[in-house]
Formats: sequence, C-alpha cells, structure tokens
Amino acid sequence: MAAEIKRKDVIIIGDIEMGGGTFTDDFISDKALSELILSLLKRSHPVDLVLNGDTFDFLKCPSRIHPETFFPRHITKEVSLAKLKLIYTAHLPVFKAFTTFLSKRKNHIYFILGNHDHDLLQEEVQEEIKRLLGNHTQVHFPGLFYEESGVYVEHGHQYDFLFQINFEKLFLKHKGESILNFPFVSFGLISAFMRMKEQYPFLERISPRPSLLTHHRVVARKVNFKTIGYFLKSMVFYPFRFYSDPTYSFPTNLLRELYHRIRTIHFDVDNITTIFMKQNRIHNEIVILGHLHEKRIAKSRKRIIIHPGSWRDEYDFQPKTRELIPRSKRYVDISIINDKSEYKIVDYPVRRSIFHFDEVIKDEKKHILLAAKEEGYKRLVVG
Ligand SMILES: [Mn+2]
Repeated sequence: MAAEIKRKDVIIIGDIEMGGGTFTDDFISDKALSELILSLLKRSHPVDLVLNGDTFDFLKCPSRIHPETFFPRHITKEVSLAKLKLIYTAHLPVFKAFTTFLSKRKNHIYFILGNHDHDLLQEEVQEEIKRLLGNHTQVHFPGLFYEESGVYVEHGHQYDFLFQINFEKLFLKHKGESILNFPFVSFGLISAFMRMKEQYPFLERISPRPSLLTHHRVVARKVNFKTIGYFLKSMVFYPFRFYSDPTYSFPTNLLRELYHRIRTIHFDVDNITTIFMKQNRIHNEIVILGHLHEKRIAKSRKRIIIHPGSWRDEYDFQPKTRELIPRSKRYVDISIINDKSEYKIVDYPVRRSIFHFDEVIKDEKKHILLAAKEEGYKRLVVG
C-alpha cells in the first residue's frame, strides 16, 4: 500500500500593524494584502495563515476620533474593543479576505501576540475578532508562538528589553477596573508621543532613525526633550501626582538603559536575533521572527532565522541622493510534506514611486495621502 502524502502550507506574515485609519496608522497595503490572502484559496491542501504579531496597531490607534483623536492610557476591555472597531472600519478589505480565506474548512488563522497588539490578551477582543471573521473554530490565539514540524514562529518583543510583556502581571487594577499592564515605554509612547506622531506622521516610517534625526534637527530636539521630560516626570512627579494609578509606577531598572539610549540617540529596537540565539532554548530548523521591520537572515549549519520585514509603509533613506526608497512587502511560504519543511521568502510586488526626503518634510501629511493613493487606500480620517 502506497503511503499517503501529507501536505500542509504555513504562510507567515508579520508586523502588518493595521491601525485606526488616522495619521498614526501606517498600514496602507489593504489591496496587496487582501489579494495575497485570497490567492491562498487556490491551494488544495490545508493552509495555516500565521500572523506573526503586531497584526493590529492597537498601541497607536486612538479609542475615538470624534470630536478629536483620543489616546487613553488606561486600556480597559471597552477601550480595546473601541479601537478594534476603528481598525475594522479602516481596514475592511483585509477582514473580508480573512473571512473568505476561512470559508474553506481546512484553513486556519493564528494571531500571535506582538507588542502593538497587546490588547489581544483581552478575552473579549479575541471573541470579537472571531465574531467579525464569522468563525469560532478556525481562528486561534496561541499567545507568544506557533510551532509545527520543525517550524517556530514568534514576534520577538520578549527579547527586546524595552517592550517585554510582564507575563507575571498581565493586568493592573485601576479604579476597580482591570487594565492592561503595558511596558513603561508603551505607556510613555501613548502619553508623550501620539500628538507628535500626528504632527509628523511620515518621519516614523523612515529608516534608519538615528541618521534621519541628524537631518531633521527640529524633530530630534523634540524627541529628546519629550523623552527626557516624560522620564523625569515619571521619576519625581507622576508617582506622587497619580499615586493611586499603577500605570505611573516607575521601574527603576530602566533608568540606566534609557539614560544610555538618550545619550546615543538609540531608539531602534534591540538586536533580538542575537538575544534569541543566546537564550538558545528553541532548536527548530526554521525560525521566523518579526518586530525588527527589516529583512534579515541568520543562517547556521542546523537552522535558519528569518525576519521577513513588515507590512507597514516604510522607507529607506539614501543619504547621498536624499531619496526615500519604499521597502518591499514580504512573507514566508513554508510547505510541510510528510513532516519535512521547506521554506521560501517571497517578495510581494507593490508598485510605488520614490519620494524625496526634502519634499516630504515640507509637507508630511500630503505625502501620507500620496502614499495611500498609490496603494489604492482611502483613509478614514483626512483632517
Ligand atoms: Mn513589534
């Protein structure tokens, strides 16, 4: 009797970062992403679609947009649900593509936890996503990682000192309500930087950040001023002013780290690949990480670590020409045939033009809209 061939495909897409359609939302590739998801329907064997963290940008999503955007610090389940509603409205084509993808019973979606979608830890949010996708059996929230036949997928923020989630204390109590226990830096981002992101929405899409800031002194000064200001207030003022508010308690071990970062203007994420390898607890052949928004491959004799890059709208700054080169979107396509895994890193074609840095900083909002137009995305909030 001939052995039956067992095949399953695993598609990994990370750091999509769908937000609320406002100027703090950096995802505009609805058209490309939904096309890609729908193309998976052609496959006759089962497909696991693994969304490797930061699928949603709850962190930079306001909880309401009228009469103006509002970014609360206390994330109750109601706040998370209000944000999810905005994200759903702003990115309907992607949700519809997920739903259609799930219409085949053999297909599954896994939402892995990232640091921008910490809100997925709220059970009500998981239930609401299942409801929005019209499916309660093929939608999964496995937590930090996905594992299957030698393949290991994790977002990677747990290896990033500044964005680690404290799993010993996932929730805080505030005024009798349960709220998400964000890392100190995430609370800081919400309170100190969202208004700035609205004012300079394009800058944060450009890499590398340190060299960029040397070309934009005004913003560099503001970033440093805000960081130092928030930091000082967090040490000497907030703990007293808001003594009953646990989101203002100050983690002293951050002091040295942040001081170092301010001095070196180091606000990019840590080298999580190295930290991951040092911890060396996972021995799978194919490891996919996210969080770093750039393509990176680390190969050894026994295994490969792949960072496919993000799906947000991002650019590489060319210092010589001062051009902004759009980064391409990528996913990892793994086929598992009789427990043997093979991977492909696939570039998804999105046609975009090159912007000029000096033009962009003259009118960032105009270029945000221009980029969206090139990808056929209609923003929810223009004003
Ligand atoms: Mn991340």
